[in-house]
Amino acid sequence: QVQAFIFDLDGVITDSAEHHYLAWKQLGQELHIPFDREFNEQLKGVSRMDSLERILALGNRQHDFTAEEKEALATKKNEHYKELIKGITEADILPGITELLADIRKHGLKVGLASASKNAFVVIDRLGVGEHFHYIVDAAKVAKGKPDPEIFLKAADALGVPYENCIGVEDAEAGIEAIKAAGMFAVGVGTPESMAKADYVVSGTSELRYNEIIARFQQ
Ligand code: B16
Ligand code: MG
Repeated sequence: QVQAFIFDLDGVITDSAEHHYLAWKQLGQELHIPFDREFNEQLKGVSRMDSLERILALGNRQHDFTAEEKEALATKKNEHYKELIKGITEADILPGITELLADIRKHGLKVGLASASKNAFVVIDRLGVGEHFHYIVDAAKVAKGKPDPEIFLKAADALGVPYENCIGVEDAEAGIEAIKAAGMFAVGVGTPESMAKADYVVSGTSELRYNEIIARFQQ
């Protein structure tokens, strides 16, 4: 019996995954560590500092910086990211999401947000979708990032719903792993390769249909 949906934000509710990519890519270029979209898949859903570590490791430069310098690099990326998301409006809600949220509400289910982003509250506010969420996890209060299930467990606990009655929706490999580790049903938005561990995969948010997702859950 489905009782709740728990959503990822970046790449599911809005395309801010693209803004994260552009901001990291620029920092990578400045550090002479170029990378492409394929490598970027590994950064999706991963916290700011862990993302930086992965980029530095890619360039074999993880030992070139002090902890303080790494903080400064992460802050630089975040300042760029904040610039990029300044222009976000309701028009940036991804296709199908508004309809899905409306259908979930119509059926009286709970809705949570499990984003690894410390900018999640700002983005949700700009999109004007805050009223749809019964609970938004504060990423700053999560000890272990995705693929650890902590953030999804926290959301379900706050909603008062058993884990096996939750559906998680994600666009990141690390996110799908987190949902599965939490004992939930995983809906993946992306390619069959990157979403291999999901229980149900769609190629884009416009394919997210309430009835179809529930039917898959019940199979
Ligand atoms: P911030 P999600 C994640 O958000 C992003 O996918 C990931 O790219 C980003 O590094 C992470 O949030 C932290 O974001 O630097 O804003 O705190 O996909 O879990 O909604
Ligand atoms: Mg995401």
